[in-house]
Amino acid sequence: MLKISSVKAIQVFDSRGFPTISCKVVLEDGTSAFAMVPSGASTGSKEAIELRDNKSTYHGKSVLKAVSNINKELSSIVIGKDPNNQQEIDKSLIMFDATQDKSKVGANAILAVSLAVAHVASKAKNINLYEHFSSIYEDITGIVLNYSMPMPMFNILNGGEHADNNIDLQEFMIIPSGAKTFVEVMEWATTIYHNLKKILLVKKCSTAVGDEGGFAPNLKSNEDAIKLIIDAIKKSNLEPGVDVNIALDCAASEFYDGKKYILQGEDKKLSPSEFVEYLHDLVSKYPITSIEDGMDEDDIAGWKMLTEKLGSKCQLVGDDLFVTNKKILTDGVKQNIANSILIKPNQVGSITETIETINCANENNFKSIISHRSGETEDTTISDLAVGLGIGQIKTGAPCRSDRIAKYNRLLWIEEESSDIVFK
Ligand code: 2PG
Ligand code: MG
Repeated sequence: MLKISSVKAIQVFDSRGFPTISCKVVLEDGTSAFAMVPSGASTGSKEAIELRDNKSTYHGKSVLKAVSNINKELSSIVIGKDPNNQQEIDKSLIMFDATQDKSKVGANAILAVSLAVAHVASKAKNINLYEHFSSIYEDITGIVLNYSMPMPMFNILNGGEHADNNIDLQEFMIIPSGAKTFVEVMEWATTIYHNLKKILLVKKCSTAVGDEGGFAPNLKSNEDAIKLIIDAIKKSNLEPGVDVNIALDCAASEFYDGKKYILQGEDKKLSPSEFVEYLHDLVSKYPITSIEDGMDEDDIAGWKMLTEKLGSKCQLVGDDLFVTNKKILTDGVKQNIANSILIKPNQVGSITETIETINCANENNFKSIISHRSGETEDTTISDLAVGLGIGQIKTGAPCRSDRIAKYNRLLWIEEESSDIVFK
């Protein structure tokens, strides 16, 4: 097999106009591939460290140190290695960093190399990246997975940290669960999205969009946001709860003060049990099938209440709660909290660890949802990860803005070229 002959990184920019890393890996025969890393806004406190320069330029957000760590240190570890040995490469990068949270060289630096290695390996073998991811999973676990198309959650109304409006919950998403193909998924999602825009215009609400391409109007309540989405689904001649379900990402850590969940937009301060009731009430009125980060990442008692109350009716997803970390997930499983995990490769910092966490979820009958970050690039790696590991679900924003659409467009090509890959 061809060996890696060079690794080069530069600083590029993400969808918010903030610096991030692009890494290029080249093989002996000149085959090359790039990868870029995303960046979150509502981050979990236990995520691996995204190394930023904290200088006076770029609002403190330049990543030139992380870039130089790749060019000066990580490159020499990776050059000469077989790109098919993803596990060995990732482990040597992790060992070189030698911190728990990858704070020495930066999780953004390690992940950029890890992703670019996977891309170049699949290119050299002339296979799809999703096929390569499946073979890495097999190398790590000994298990052969079936490919599947992921059902998306489209974040069509943005609040919280992703928008400047008065909506406290971060994401209001539609799941076109009744669609039979990815083409149909996109037809339904874009139809609903544009009908929502029309409804907002009639109501004289803003149709400007938030970080993930969803609309970000000021509204009276979170419930009003759901009602508008239900109207948009109906206006699209689709049936809420049959054709299309609703998912929420509360990102509750962002509005918990240690005692109360503070919904500023509704002028409410709710205790954990009251907030569980609040969510329960929404689930009983609307076809909400998934709630992410319904409670604060450290409010374990709240998570237990939520799981007892809604765990049998609803997918309860841990994002800030589990931060794609196998050990934290294992602890959560023991505590009987949540029943699903959001998977964001940059929360943990390498492909190998991401796959290990997905395997841990599979072993514990937890569902996984592959996810973008609110700061994204045109990189579409997560689409292939979702297909190759047969994950079944993806969330990557609204059907709007190229940083989000790029992932959906990649999935349209996968379906076009491999019609035997279907939804789970
Ligand atoms: C989330 C994500 C992505 P961020 O909370 O799930 O939607 O947001 O990348 O800002 O953490
Ligand atoms: Mg989240």
